[in-house]
Amino acid sequence: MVRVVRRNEEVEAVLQEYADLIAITRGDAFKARAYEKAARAVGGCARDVSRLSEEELLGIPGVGKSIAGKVTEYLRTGTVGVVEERRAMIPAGVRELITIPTLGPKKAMALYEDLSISSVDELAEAIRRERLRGLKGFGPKTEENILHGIALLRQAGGRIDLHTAMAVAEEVVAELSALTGCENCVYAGSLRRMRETVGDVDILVAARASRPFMDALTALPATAEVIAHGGKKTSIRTVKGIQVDLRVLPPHSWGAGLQYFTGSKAHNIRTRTMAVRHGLKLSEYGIFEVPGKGTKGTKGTKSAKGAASGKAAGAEGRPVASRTEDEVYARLGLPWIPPTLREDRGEIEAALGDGLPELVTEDDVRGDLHTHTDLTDGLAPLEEMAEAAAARGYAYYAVTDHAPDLYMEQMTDEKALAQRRRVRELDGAYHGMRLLHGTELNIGPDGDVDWPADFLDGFDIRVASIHSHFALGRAAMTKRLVRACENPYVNVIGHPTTRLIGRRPGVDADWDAVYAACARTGTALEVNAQPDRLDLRDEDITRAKELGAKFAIDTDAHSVLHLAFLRYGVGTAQRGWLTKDDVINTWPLTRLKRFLRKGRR
Ligand code: DGT
Ligand code: CA
Ligand code: CA
Ligand code: ZN
Repeated sequence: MVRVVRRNEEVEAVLQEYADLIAITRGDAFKARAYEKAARAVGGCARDVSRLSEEELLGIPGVGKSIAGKVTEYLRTGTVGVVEERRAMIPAGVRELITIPTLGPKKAMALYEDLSISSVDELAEAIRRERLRGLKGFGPKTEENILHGIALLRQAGGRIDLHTAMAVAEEVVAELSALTGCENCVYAGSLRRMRETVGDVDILVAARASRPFMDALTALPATAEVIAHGGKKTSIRTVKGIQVDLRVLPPHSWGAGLQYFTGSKAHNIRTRTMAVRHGLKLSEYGIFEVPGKGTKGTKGTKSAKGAASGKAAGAEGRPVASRTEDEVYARLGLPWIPPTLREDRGEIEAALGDGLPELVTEDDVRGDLHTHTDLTDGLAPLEEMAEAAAARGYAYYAVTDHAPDLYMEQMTDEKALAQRRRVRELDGAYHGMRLLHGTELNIGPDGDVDWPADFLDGFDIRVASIHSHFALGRAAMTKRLVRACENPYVNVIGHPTTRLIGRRPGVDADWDAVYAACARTGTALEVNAQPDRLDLRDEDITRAKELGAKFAIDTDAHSVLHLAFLRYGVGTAQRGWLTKDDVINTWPLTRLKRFLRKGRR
């Protein structure tokens, strides 16, 4: 499944790039649109495109002979001739400009051609000096948008989303695991901790000899540049600009290395300090006894400093613990701590005191409660989505297409009712999975939702989300969300803050008041698993849980492949310290249904 996702996504990316390139170079707009459509369709195709026959390729919506030819060319050679040609026509500076989220390809090209602007810094400077003022198509509003985009870009700081990082990591792990002498291979760092964005990908290998692994990394087809190539650490940059660090550890210090390179830095400072208090030294090679120090009573900053700066780093004799992470934590008097908790946000105290939470896992999730079909903006028909959901082993599954107030989706009462009949027919037809008929309502500026009560009553579940009016003031936004919670039919607040990571900040509200309203009214908060949303985010989840709210971890899937995004939602929920009991879609259907009634009869 993971591989299918990757091949299709690669093709999607190359078709999308071609569409962008056509637009930048002022090519045929219809053609650009056609490629964009085809890209989306391939990305959402449930079957591995690299295994499709020519005829089957042509069966994908929007894929004609010419596009199919390019797909085949890419799958065979790894590149597409015409894409390479167009790429060469575009200066690198323009490509940098279009990384600004609010700047389209055409405007980027105009800035380059008319003002010779070829970097983000130059653009910021040009706006400051009002050089854009005379340019056709660039009003003050555009300037404001561009500045906002630049700010977002700088905030993101070149960090990549979880899904992009995961794809690279899994590819590298698969390649290196296949080499002889590989005793272990995993990804560590922020990716293992499931942080919402990732700076670089850290890969660890346990093996006696490091060379073959270092060489293999530099020789991967995805490797575009070798940043450093050594026996202890090798770093490369992929064709997509993602940095990968590889470290090869001796098998006997695997646990210590894994602990060290998983981080976070803040967590590791805590574990190192604990080691010092025990008269020990913790490094990436293991836990060592510090000569001349007892194993007890070495408290105090002086001895702590002395031990931490011990000279013989990594070479102080035999470690007392190093083989597994379990062993390392145990030697510090701690239980093994799940990577998603390792941020120094109280996990050490919990481990020493009341105990760590028993975190919700992907296996605990019994169904997805926010998904779309091609009745609105999803790519796949109901039948395909349901079949794929059942293949994931779900006990239940909710279809929640958009409601009428999102005009572009053109939902009507008739369409919703027809879909409901179909849902009822198919209920139980896929390995006994129960199908729920739901909808994703729009929370209007006053907190009202699309349909009247009697129509809402006909659904099994209603997600309600903000899709417009993002800039209400704090007080009005709070009232709006609280009112939605108080609606007896609203069960889940979808993507509550509406942020898009690196592109759009979340809306402003008194979130404590919203969480309290959720708790009071029996309305769940969504943990939206789309990698560019992850909304609510980790620390907000913790706060909402403190105030008594419940959660639904949902993919908001718009295609079959999106169902697999659940892992990112679960990772985020874990980072928010959620247990199974906090998450309504881990519950048996009878308990879930009681929750969904919100005390209604
Ligand atoms: P990222 O890459 O910015 O998303 O965050 P991380 O946490 O993956 O950080 P990274 O890649 O710099 O380093 C990986 C882990 O190595 C980090 O979480 C903790 C560990 N580490 C421990 N001590 C140090 C240190 O002194 N320097 C660095 N760079 N890493 C350290
Ligand atoms: Ca990293
Ligand atoms: Ca790193
Ligand atoms: Zn939505």
